[in-house]
Order: sequence, then structure tokens, then C-alpha cells
Amino acid sequence: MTKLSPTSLSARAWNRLEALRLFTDEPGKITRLYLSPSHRQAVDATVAMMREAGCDHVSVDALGSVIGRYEGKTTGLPALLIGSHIDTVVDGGAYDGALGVIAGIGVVEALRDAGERLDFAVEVLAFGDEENVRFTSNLTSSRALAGTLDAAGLEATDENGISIHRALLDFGCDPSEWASLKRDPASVIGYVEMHIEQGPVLEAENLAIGIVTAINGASRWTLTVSGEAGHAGTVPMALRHDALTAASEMALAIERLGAVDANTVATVGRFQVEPGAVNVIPAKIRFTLDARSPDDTVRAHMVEEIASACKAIAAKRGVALTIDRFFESKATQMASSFVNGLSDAVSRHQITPRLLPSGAGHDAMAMAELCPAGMLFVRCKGGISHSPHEAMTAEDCDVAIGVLFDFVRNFKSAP
Ligand code: HGY
Ligand code: MN
Ligand code: MN
Repeated sequence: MTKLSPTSLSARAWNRLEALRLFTDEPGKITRLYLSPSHRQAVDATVAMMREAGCDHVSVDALGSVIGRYEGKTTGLPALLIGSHIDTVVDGGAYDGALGVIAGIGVVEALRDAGERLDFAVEVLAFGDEENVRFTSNLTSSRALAGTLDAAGLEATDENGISIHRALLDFGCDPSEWASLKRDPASVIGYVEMHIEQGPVLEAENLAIGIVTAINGASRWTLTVSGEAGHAGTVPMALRHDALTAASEMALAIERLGAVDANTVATVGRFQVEPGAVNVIPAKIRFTLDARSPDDTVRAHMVEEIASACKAIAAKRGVALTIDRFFESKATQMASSFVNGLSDAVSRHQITPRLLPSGAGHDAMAMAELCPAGMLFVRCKGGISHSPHEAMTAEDCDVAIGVLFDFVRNFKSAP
């Protein structure tokens, strides 16, 4: 088994990661939202990287995903898909998503450098709408390939009222082609995604790599609390209908209910105050909920409790509450054939195979609707992610690409 020469491949991969991190809409931070100007730059750079690495065909699809195909022994064979996303959160890190795309490009480059063609094609996919930050729809680009996107998904708007449909036209895509992106299941043999762990387990156990067993399900809501604006100097405390203090009590209830089960989490990530003046009692608060669990029944019960608690607080405080449940994803099991194949590849690299669930969502959730899916986790510093302090090492990147390359070369699609 020829191991990858760490200097050439991982150096090129590492340089590509460093190149991608420069594409941002907020200088000094990494903010690359779906269909933003920096996403367009990252798409164009990824096209060039895929070509440079030896992909036979590179294209940008109707939803802005970059697709690089490396043919097998003959043209047109079913493909093993290797993907992740190149969009980021606001002020995020350089590795969440990008690592999986760069690793896929690295595998194609290793095959090309070795002059190898496999019994299947390899396609590298750089999705653009995984973070669900700009628009209320999520996993749009991967769901389009899986065939689970509906037209309404393209009407989701951002906070400026721009729809995905409109943003795609401005991006240079033709959104009317979205339905044609659905892959024929016979044309794909599986999907594998490499991603930083975004958690502390691998680092704590001094492991560079882990194998994902399942991805937690998630519920995401926007809650709007409407109280009564008033003069901060004249309205007695007992007569107020302060939207902010009501929403704050709801946020604390969410924190309490999210902690009931050891494996659940509940987060208020965005909290917008109107009118937001120092001497005006807040009239309206719009805040978000992100609630997750590996068990869909537990999550359903938790969010039911959260809704009841928020409604009771609204009634007690005399404010109005509306809840927009804009995203829901079920817990997703990874295919056992992939868990086993990835474990074997990890063992061949003298690393103890560590199986673990993913608290974070990934494009693999969408792709698992199309074909068998698997994920490799790579250690990241302090488990930190969705932060400018997200970090990993070039050595772990090299090991990870070596394991992925090994998995791909030894992959046998199910009979
Ligand atoms: O939020 C998530 O789990 C993913 O990073 N979008
Ligand atoms: Mn991610
Ligand atoms: Mn993320």
C-alpha cells in the first residue's frame, strides 16, 4: 500500500486550505455565506483547484455547487462522491467544510499522480448552502442532488428579502435547472465526507481520526416576541410589557430544557432587539432556537416542552409570541458498510478506529437520502469550531487524506 508522500500532497492540500480561507466578505474574519461575492470567488478557485488536480470534467451546477469528476477505468462509470461545503458561518473557521472538499481534491490528485483509474469514477462536490446562516432553507445544494429539494426551497429569503432564486441569478446560475440536478441512484455508489470533529473527543483521546456513526437531528425556529414600546423613564416597571425581558426568560428556559438529557443541546444563537434604543422599552425581539438530539423522539419531546414554556412566559408577561419552525432534520445513521470500510482504512494506518456520533449537521445528512454515506472526523484544536479560533494541524490533514485515499482505493461497492 503506497502511502501518500506527505510533502507533495498534504503540502498542496494545506496550501489550498490556506488559499480558500482568504475568500471572505468581512476582511479580517472568515465570513463566506451562500451565494455571496466571496462564495463566488471560492467557487472559481475550487474550479481551478479541481482542474489542477486532474479532474476530467469540472462544472458549477444550477445551485452553485462545484462538481469535479475523475473518470474510472472507462468513461461514465457510477461514481463515489466525496464532498463537503465551502460556505461558512459568520466569523467562522478555515476548516469547517473546506477540509472535506480539499481532501477530495487531494484524493483525485493522488490517483492522477499514481496514474490510477478505479472501477468507478470519483466526484468531488463543493456544496454552498450547508451553514443555514443567510437563508432559512438548509442543505439546498446537497438536497438538490439527493432529489429531496422542492421548488419552495428556492423561495427562502435572506434578511434583505432576497430569495435564493434571485441570488442564484445574480450569482450567474440558472435556478430553473434545479430539478435536473437530482442524481439517478444507479449513477452513484456512495458518499463520503471528511470534516473536522468540531468537538473535543478525538483530541482528548489523542486520536487524529474518528469514524462517524450517526448525525444528530435538529430543529431550528425563529421566535418573535411582541411587547409594547414605551418611554424608559416614565413607564412604571409593573406596567411594562417588555419584549426583551420576556424573551430573556424564554432563553433561560431553553437553556434549562436543553440540559435535561445528557445528549441534547438547545441554543439561542441570534437575538435581535427592536427598536434597540437606550431609552425605549423593547417592543419586539426576534430570536432563534437550534435544538438537537441523536434521538428524534427525545428531540420532539424537548421542543414541545420549549414551546409550552415560552407560551406560558408570554401569557404571564402579557406579550405575544409567534414561532416559525423553519428547519427540521431527522437523526441520520451512517451506512454500516462505510463505517466498516473507513474503520479498516484507519486500522491500516495504525490508528485505533474510534466510532463517534456527530452533534453537528453535515451535507452527509442530505446525501444519505440518495446513497450509502459515511464520514471521517479529523481532530481539531480544543474541539473549537464556528469560531476564528478553529484550528487543526497539517500533520493531521496529511494523515486524514492518506486514510481517505486508502479508503477510496480499497472501496468495493455493494454487490
Ligand atoms: O450547524 C451545524 O451543525 C452545521 O455546522 N451547519
Ligand atoms: Mn460543516
Ligand atoms: Mn458548520
